[in-house]
Amino acid sequence: NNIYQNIVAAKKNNSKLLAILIDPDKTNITEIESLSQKINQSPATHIFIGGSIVEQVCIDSLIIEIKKYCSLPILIFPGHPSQISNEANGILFLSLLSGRNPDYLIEHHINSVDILTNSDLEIISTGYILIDGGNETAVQRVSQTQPIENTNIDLAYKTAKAGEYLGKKLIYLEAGSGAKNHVSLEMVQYVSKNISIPLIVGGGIKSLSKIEEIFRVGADIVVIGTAFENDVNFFSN
Ligand code: 1GP
Repeated sequence: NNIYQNIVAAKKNNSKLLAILIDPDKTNITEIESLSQKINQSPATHIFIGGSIVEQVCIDSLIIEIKKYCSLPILIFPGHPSQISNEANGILFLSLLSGRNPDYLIEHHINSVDILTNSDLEIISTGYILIDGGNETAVQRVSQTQPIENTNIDLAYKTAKAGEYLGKKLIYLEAGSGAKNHVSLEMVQYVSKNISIPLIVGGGIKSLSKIEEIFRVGADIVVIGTAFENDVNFFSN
């Protein structure tokens, strides 16, 4: 149970972390061996597993297959208790703080207790904040919540800070997978400067130079999903 401690240590040393998101909906188990090789050659430090409409059984087998080829820590971030897999190393236990849907604030969490209590997963309490990325993404559709405007830095900051005061261990600024626009640099910078817990930024990040910029303005972990899905050589381009 040291994934979180390692994230905090990396933040202290200003060494940046990179998570590759694998969406079980879009990944065929037969591709895992070659995909894992590409991940091993990339600068990735973590693998995130998440999707909007996946079943646990398929997540289990996907993770077992990844673990055959890749030793990076695997964190799931499920949208529903049925997506929790004990095969992962940890779980980003997300509360969707930008929304006002009680299911994503507390209800799914209550329904996860029995599963989590019987698991070995490292549970990392995460404040999940959805930011408008210029198009409707699956998170928005599934959670039926309104994202925070990309220009409303004050609201994003206050939401993140309230999350920190509530005891969240991480804040995740999310534009949504496949977002047209990533979370603005101004917002990342302001939020990261004003919270003391590690900051994850993901959604709509499409180039290596953008990853660098987002790190430079204060993100501790950047998440890359679609760009790597579309081009497994993304990190060697
Ligand atoms: C989704 O932030 C991640 O949770 C990744 O988004 O697929 O747009 O890279 P992309």
